[in-house]
Amino acid sequence: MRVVCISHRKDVDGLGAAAIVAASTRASVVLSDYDDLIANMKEAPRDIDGLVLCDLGTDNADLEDFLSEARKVTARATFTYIDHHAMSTTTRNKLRRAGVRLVHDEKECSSVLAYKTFEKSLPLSARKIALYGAVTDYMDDSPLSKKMMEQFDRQMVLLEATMLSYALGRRAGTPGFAERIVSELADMKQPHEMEGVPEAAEEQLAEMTALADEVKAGGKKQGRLAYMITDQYSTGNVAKLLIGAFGVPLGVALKEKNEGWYEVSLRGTSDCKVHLGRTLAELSGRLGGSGGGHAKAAGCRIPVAHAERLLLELSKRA
Ligand SMILES: [Mn+2]
Repeated sequence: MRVVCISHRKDVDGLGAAAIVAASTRASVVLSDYDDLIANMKEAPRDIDGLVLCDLGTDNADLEDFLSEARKVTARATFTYIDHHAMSTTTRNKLRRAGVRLVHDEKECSSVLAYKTFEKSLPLSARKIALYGAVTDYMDDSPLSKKMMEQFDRQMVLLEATMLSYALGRRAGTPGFAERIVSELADMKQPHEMEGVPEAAEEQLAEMTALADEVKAGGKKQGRLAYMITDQYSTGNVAKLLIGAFGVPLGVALKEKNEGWYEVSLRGTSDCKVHLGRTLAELSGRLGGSGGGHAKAAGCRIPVAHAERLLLELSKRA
């Protein structure tokens, strides 16, 4: 059995899901973001028996490209798609018609869904990896995660998960770092045992403290949201800190990743009135970009020229 796993490179849930798939199927792992997903699917070797895709939502402008690549895979191998980002019924049906085996639940994180999918061939300790994903994706109060958490010391899981997430925030730009995390997790190593991880987490903690001050100085309030243009690696962190710094229900961080394009992260509180993933999928599509996500955490890419329009629309709806 030759399996390739393509998973989201940007957070612990994506890395955790990849590690779980690798531990179960000995898959070779390709970490990916949204902008290189189609390219990575094209590059998967033709002689594989299975492709497992984790934690990358496809309900956006690239759907037709995605489906055409998916059909090429399902013509010769199994294609298992494990995800929890908002997905319309239309997309769901199109994926099924393309022969994709869909494991999708908006209430669970991808790591937990991956654990459930491959449970029979995994050691019990893999549940801990699933919980790292749940904790860092704010989904540890889901029915499955709650049950799993009862089997562990909660504080231990929280500490390991947060250590990993902070270390990733600090070192994700270092080539090979995220790949090493996946392979060590797949070997059932704990984050605190991984070389450089506790140190990187501590550095990130100091940096987050400094970043909170930067956000206070550099952010701007617009209606019920606060936004900031940043060059931070984790736009998600900036968006989160904006909420607290300005006492608003929605934080928006924008970063010019490629020239002329903003990568945008949204984080909302329970006072935010809209489903951010669905709202952003609609708005970004209308503004020439693409995106989506969860109810209170979402992201998109849009042309820089349309950022003002996006902020205006969001400030009216949040
Ligand atoms: Mn996730």
